[in-house]
Amino acid sequence: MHLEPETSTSDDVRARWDIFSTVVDNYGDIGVCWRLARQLAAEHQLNIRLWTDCLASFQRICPEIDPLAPRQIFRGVEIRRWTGVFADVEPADVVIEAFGCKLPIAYVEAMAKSGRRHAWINLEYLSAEGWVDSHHGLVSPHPRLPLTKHFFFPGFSSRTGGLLVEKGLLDQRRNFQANRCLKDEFWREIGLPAPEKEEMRVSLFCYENKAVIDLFTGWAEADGTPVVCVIPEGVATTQIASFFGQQNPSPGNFFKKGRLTVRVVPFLEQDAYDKLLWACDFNFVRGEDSFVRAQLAARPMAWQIYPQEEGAHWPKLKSFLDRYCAGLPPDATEPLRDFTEKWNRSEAGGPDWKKLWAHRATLENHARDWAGELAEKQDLATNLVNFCNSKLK
Ligand code: TRH
Repeated sequence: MHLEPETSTSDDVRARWDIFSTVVDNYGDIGVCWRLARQLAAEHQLNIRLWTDCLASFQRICPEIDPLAPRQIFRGVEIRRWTGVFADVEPADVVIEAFGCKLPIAYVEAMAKSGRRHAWINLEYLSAEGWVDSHHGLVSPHPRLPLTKHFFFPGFSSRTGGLLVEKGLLDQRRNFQANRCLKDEFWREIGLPAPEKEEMRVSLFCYENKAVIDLFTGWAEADGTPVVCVIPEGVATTQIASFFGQQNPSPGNFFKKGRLTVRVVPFLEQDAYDKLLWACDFNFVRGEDSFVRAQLAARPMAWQIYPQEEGAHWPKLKSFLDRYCAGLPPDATEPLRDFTEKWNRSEAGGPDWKKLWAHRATLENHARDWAGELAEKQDLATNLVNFCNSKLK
């Protein structure tokens, strides 16, 4: 990490981008913005400034971040702490307002006064719903100033902004999954033994979910394959406590009951978390970013969607399942839909693991095909660059 002069030098002709992110809760907002920022810097050679109001959350997914530094540079991205008193800076060419966070008024006024063109983007949350196709790219004129904001929707169809997929990601993943040494080395790095021959390894990242107990019970009582469930620190703590009678599970702890072993690992750096998804046989993921990464991991998965008021998340979940299951053989479709719905109800007495996992081979083939299909589409960062360039002309 290092610091460079505050202003870019006159021979630096790279377009300048400001990405603004506030942390509502959890890690998805900063997770998506950090992934986007470093991809734009690395693959599109752009001059990226990332503004965030919560460096502490950022540090959890990127331990190199100094949570107190007002300004730092890491992986080619200038990271700025965004506080109530906003620094007096020249607005960038492209301004990304992530997930409806509100830009500082002074910054917006400076855009209007700059005498230059700006591409001002409202980067929205991901949804698989059909309406996204017609809303992607819509304009929102500023009520007072001569500025126009555009909505940019990530999505699954080619009429949306697409998904964040780094160049070469699928090759990297395939290489990792095919290489026993790389996988064993990864397990060692996060403090776990390599899997036993017959063992099944599952990662679990979810919101508060009572159905975790059903999973634990099913895995513990199964008479077949032993299950090792890898859980990042701070996830499912209530269920670990009640199932194993262990309070405050911390990294390095492991708990056994019947055929189940739960292993708690540190909250991983974002790229290491990718490897965890690649290395496991099945992944429980949530929110937005881990959800996409699990699809790109080409492993069967269960998604817990971010719960919204008045059940607004249910149609979103259904839309995704409609897309995901369209190419899935019918005998596996009902178990996956049923499992996902019950998992999202978060109630005890819910999802039936055995019924789902009876279709393991089908789910695995489908997960591979699906990841391949996603990677064939143009990625979000490239779409965003093209979109913004067209607005700057
Ligand atoms: O943390 P989340 O629940 O974030 C959510 C969603 O984004 C949701 O849409 C949003 O409205 C809400 O936040 C405010 O789940 P998500 O999106 O999967 O983000 C988690 C990030 O944390 C992702 O970038 C992966 C990363 N991560 C690590 O880097 N290491 C880890 O060990 C784990 C478990 C996750």
